[in-house]
Amino acid sequence: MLKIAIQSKGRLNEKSVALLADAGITVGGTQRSLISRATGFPMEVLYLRDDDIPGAVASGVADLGIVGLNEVEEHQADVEVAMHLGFGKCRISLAVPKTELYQGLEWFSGRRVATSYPSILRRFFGEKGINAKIHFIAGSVEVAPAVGMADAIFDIVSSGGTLIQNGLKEVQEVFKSDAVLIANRGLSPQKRVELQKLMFRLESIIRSRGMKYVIMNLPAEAVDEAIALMPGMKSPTMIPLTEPGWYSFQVVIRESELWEKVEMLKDIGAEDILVLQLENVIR
Ligand code: PRT
Ligand code: ZN
Repeated sequence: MLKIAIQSKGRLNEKSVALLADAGITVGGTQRSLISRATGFPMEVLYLRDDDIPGAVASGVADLGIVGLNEVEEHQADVEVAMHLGFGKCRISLAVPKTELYQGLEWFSGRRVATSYPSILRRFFGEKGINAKIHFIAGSVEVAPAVGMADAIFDIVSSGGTLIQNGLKEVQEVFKSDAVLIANRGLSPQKRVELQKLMFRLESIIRSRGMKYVIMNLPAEAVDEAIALMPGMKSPTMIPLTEPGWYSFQVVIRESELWEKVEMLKDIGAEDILVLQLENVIR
């Protein structure tokens, strides 16, 4: 049976649990116990701190893990990145006090940089030939310059709000991250088969996220334009209505394009437009 490590609490916990739940796999959520049995898929769930997940998977304590790619990179864990999961997107960037005149990486020479990701930063500065002092701080890295512990920081940025609140500006993006499914390199053939089954489920869920199913009534003369506007997956579905000259036109579209397309559809004569949530796209 596969053993998967997920974050016990924190930013990725809820979304990991929700992704598995959408794939029909129920796990305990934030559990006090270290390990529990999932339902809906033969799998055990190990709840760990995110920092410990890459190592647990590399060593075989867990077969699989859901963790930020940043943690895999920081720990240089020898694991297989089986798939990107589409959530937990962020970047790790260098940031300096906003009042600094910053003209390039040379600025960092001889300066103190606080970070929870010393290994990624050391490699980056090494490649660029910058000789800076890297200070490891486990949390609240963003306050280090204000309290005089460092001249700059290297930290995770998502919206950028935390940097602004702390009077800092992002000057160099170094690493892009999102949540990934990682796997031990030495999985048995049987566990590989189970992993393929799990990935098949997860892929269909991830594909359906951000997609909508749209159904509308369309006059016959608007059909060609509607197909050009929304080619759908293979092609749209059309079912004649009992009223002559009208069709029910059905298609999958990206949520990000929804309103723009809906306006265009109304312009060409579409009526009664229904927008439905897509649960799964199985291919
Ligand atoms: O307890 P444990 O060790 O398991 O958790 P943790 O505290 O080390 O990590 P946690 O739960 O904070 O984050 C887990 C993972 O989420 C990270 O390793 C990233 O892969 C991912 N992630 C995505 C983020 C963010 N977005 C994020 N915004 N992790 C942290 N942040 C923090 C960042 O450190 C900074 O303080 O949010 C702040 C910046 O956010 P913005 O939106 O203000 O720019
Ligand atoms: Zn952590």
